[in-house]
Formats: sequence, C-alpha cells, structure tokens
Amino acid sequence: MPHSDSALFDHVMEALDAFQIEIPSWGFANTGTRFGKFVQAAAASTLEEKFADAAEVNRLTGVTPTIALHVLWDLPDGIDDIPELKRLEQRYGVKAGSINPNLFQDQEYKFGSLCNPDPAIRRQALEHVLNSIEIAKQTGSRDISLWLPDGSNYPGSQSIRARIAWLEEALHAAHDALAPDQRLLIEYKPFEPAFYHTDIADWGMASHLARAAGPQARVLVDTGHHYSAQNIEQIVAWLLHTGQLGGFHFNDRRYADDDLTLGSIDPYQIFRIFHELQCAQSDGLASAGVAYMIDQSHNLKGKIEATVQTVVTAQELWLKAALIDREELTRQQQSCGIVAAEELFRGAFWTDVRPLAAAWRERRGLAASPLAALREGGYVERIALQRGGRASAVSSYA
Ligand code: PSV
Ligand code: MN
Repeated sequence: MPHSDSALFDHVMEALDAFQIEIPSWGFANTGTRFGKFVQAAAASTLEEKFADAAEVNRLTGVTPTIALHVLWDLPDGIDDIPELKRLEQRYGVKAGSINPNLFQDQEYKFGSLCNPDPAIRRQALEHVLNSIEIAKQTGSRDISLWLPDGSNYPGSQSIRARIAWLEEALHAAHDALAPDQRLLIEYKPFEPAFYHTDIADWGMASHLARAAGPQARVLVDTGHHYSAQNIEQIVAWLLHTGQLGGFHFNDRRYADDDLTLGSIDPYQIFRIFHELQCAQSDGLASAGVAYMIDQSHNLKGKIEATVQTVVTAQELWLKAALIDREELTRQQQSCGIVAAEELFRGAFWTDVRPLAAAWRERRGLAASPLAALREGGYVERIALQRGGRASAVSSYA
C-alpha cells in the first residue's frame, strides 16, 4: 500500500473506481414474509418502474449500471418481452444484468424442479433454464444465475443420490447451450424451502456440480446462505484458489436467509470477504470476472432508500478493505505476528472512510451523500403518488 498521503488518496480512489455492484429488480417490488406482505405505495410493479428505480439508484451512486432480472417476474412472456426490455435500457440508461430462472413457483415444482422424480417435470424445468439462457443471449447478459429450491422435508422420502445424477445431467445440458462468453452460476443454500435435505446445500456440492456441468460454470455465494458459525471468507478463498468463484449475492442475516441490508448485522464479515477478493486481485488470481450482486428483500424499509444505503455501505466496506497494508500484512503473517497482523485488519476496519467516499463522489460529479440527495430530490414521494393509487403486483416469493 502507498505510504504518502497523496499516493494513499490515489490508491483509495482507484479502489472505488474498480467497484461496481448489480441491483436486483425484485428489491424494488412488494415482497413479504410467509406470514404476509406489507405493501408500499412506492413499490414497483412493472418492469418499467423497476428500470426507473434502478436508474435513480445509478444516478445517485454511479456504480449500479445493471439490474438483475428474474425471468418469470420480469419477462413473463420470455423472448417476446425483449423488445420492451431494450426500449427500457435505452430510456433509463441501465442494462439487464444476470438472468435468473424461476424454478420455484409453479405447482409442478412441489417435489422439485431439475431434481423432480418425474422426468416430464425435470424436462419442463430444463426447458425453462434453456429459455433463460436464450433470453440472456438476446439481452447480452453474461451470467445465468441458477438457484433451485429442490429438496425434501422428510428422511427417506427421496433418493438423495438419484437426484444428484439428475442434477448433473441437467446442468451439463444447460452448459451445452451457453455461448462461449456466458457463464452458469450455481447458487447453494442450506435449507428453505426444503427443511430436511436441499439438493445444492453448500459450496462443496455447488463446486462439484459446476465442475460436472463444464468449464463455464462457477459457484455463486449468497452471504445469507450459510449456517451462523460458517467462515464465509474461507469458502471465498477456496473458490478463488480453485478458480470457481463466479459471483456473490450480498445481503446480511442474523438467523438464516434474512435478506437484510448488507453490513447491517455484521459489517466485519463483508470486510473480510472483500479483503480476500482484493488480495486475490493483487496476487493476479482470476477474480476480475467475479460478479457482485445484491440479493435483498426490503419489507420494512423504503426500497430505493434501502438499495442506496446498501450500495453506499458496500463501497465503504470495499474502501476499508483497500486500506489494509497488504505488504506489511504478508510480513506479519510470515513471521506469525498475530497481534500486529490483526491490528492491521482492525485498524483498516475502524477507519472512518466516509469522507474518502464523499471525495470520490465529488470527483465524479455525484452528490457526496446519495441518501441525502435521494431525500432532497423527492423521487420516492413522486412515485408514491403516481403508483400508490393502484393495486400493486406482489412477487410470489420473498
Ligand atoms: C433464494 O433464497 C435466493 O437467494 C435466490 O438467489 C433467488 O434468486 C432469490 O433468493 C430471490 O429473492
Ligand atoms: Mn440469492
């Protein structure tokens, strides 16, 4: 890390220049818990409204040029929706990002999608994945991000091994349909909606499946998809080492997949993950293509406010990680200087980087505080008035 003040400043500005994050369309829509939904007047219910909201977040933060789409929530007519999508991209200046198949809401998927014992349902699920890949080709999206709800609730009720084989077969077929510059991201989750076994429950299973699928498949780490004690940065380090890290769904959690705002519960966890990513980058490991995405559901907070707050928090934690003196850290690690090494970590984490983030924004002609600018600009109030009067569409899954 540079030592003079001006070199340090340049280093920090470059670190922020290199950071972008994708926001999810479903973060702007009304979602809820399994007990009910709290409807917000400003929530988006059409694809156009989601694009408008994403554009507002990008205008304020300057680092969210793409929006993740869930096929059946955003493009229910599939390929036929692409012309409208292109119009929205033009109009709002944000582009479609990762394409997420929906394998969790149709009645047929009650006992699983790609792992369903019924071959006709497995075929239907695969067709949906293939359609999603085709959509991604037409939107120019590099990543197809696959999450399956598949699993079972009772011991003995399903053959775990038979389902592994079905999954390998389906993912291999999906991989065959990828264009050379596309990637299949395989997301794991330990439980929910299934409560006994989940077919892709952890990073080891996802890593095996990615290998079985083919060279363009990678693992996606959703920070909310781990048991409480798990060391997520170690998983990240392993995936970086093996070249299998494809991307992230960032959020925070206290108990399970809570979908809370990034850094709201444990910012140190995200800082440690960012440190692994930046270390890998400076060691020349192929971490450049790793996709940073947000996957959150804002039931109580205002959706645009929560998204802006998340992006700003991500930038601050990224900056803090950039402040670690990595050369000195390597020396301390090598000589087993435990306290000195830990203090380098802690010192960077406890630095107030908000003035630096504000300086970076000002250099780019952005508002120093995107949250304050959102409030002052009145966007949320305007859309609440426009949208509030009519019945809002509610996503069927939260
Ligand atoms: C599943 O819990 C998940 O994390 C998947 O990434 C879905 O795409 C997303 O949530 C939907 O909110
Ligand atoms: Mn996710």
